[in-house]
Amino acid sequence: MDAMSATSERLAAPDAGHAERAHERDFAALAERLEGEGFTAEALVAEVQRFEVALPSWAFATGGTRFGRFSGVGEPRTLREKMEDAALVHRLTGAAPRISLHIPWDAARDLDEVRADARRLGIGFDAVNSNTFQDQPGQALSYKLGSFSNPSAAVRRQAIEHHLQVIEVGKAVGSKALTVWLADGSNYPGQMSLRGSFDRVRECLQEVYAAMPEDWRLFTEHKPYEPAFYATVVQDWGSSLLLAQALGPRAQCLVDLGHHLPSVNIELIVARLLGVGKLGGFHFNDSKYGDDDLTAGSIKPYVLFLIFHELVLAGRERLPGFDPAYMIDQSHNLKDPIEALLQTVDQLQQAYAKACLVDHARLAEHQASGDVIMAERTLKQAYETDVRPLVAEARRRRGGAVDPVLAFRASGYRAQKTVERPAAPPGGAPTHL
Ligand code: LRH
Ligand code: MN
Repeated sequence: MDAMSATSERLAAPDAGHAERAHERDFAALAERLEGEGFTAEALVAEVQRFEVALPSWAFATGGTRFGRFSGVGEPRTLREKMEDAALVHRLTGAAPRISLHIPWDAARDLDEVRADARRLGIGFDAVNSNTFQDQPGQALSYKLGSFSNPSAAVRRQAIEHHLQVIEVGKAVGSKALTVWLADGSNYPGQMSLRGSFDRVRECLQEVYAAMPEDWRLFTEHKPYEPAFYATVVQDWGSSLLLAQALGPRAQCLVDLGHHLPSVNIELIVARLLGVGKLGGFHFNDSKYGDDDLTAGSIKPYVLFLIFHELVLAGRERLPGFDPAYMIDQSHNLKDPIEALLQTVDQLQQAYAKACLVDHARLAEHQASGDVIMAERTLKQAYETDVRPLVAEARRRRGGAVDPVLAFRASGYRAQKTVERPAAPPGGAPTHL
């Protein structure tokens, strides 16, 4: 019996018996309550099952900070092992059928083999990510002073060639989008031309955009700072939107939740981008201060709900260009990476389910009549509904777990992988940190 079926064997077990009966009771009670409020529980389960999110290949090994990294056990050492872990997260949640690759961190000699592994594991590939924020061994020219914004045409050419290679990898594995996050920026006033750097980025992206297959999208990802600490070329949603508008209809903005200064209203940015058909996708995570890459919903769950409220509303209104790519982007420094991703998918399913419970007609009425309290209560009514039985049922009907984290723990998967994947020798830390 191979690892996956042995694990599946144990995966099912913990849900049997008590947990199962408790879940059925809780779901029946919630379904009855929701029916009483005019909802159809079956329709809600189906709606939650339509929610899918892509997993970041770079989040399956323990992350770190510049101050250190505390490696875990049984961590993936190869793309195949990352895909195995991704398949398990999908197995337990039924909602994470794709992995997002990062090149060259996930560069593979044999892409046919990668495709065969994906088929065997029952997962696919979402947007592929480029990387011009690190110099690779043997790289001719450095990105120290930028990539697409670099004053040197030769460095810009090198960066464009890298993106063309990333597109080829994406085409080979079946991706339909390219995510471009640029670390380009400056640390001191005067170091970089603030307009010239942006113009150079736009020109380079136009060449990359033109090289993409017709059915691909390009996502531009903004970030206020780090590693640049004075000016980042694509610093905010406005800069990202200017680029996406300059490039063309298949260019849209990607919102990484951690890429906003404290107290910035992210759901407002989401509404603005939705309003002009330029909301391409998300990197879900959470943060208290900076780009902390913490588990989504762990710090600001109400903000996550308000973002999903804007998304569900836009979906219901069939807003032009509404086709958001949902992806996670986290770094797990303390938690078991798989457990943290299982928590994340559950938090996203819950935020989505709560947003599906907003009475949009009533909300519009209260907004039109200026009834501030009743408008707020209409949102809070949905947010304060315990939807855990609903998302658990959506998973259970897909063969997933009522409680994925507990099922994972009971499965012994990590212990098994610790045996199969002896830790890399000291100093052999993965290159992507
Ligand atoms: C930059 C970022 C970007 C990825 C990287 C791993 O902070 O959010 O999306 O390329 O993290
Ligand atoms: Mn990101």
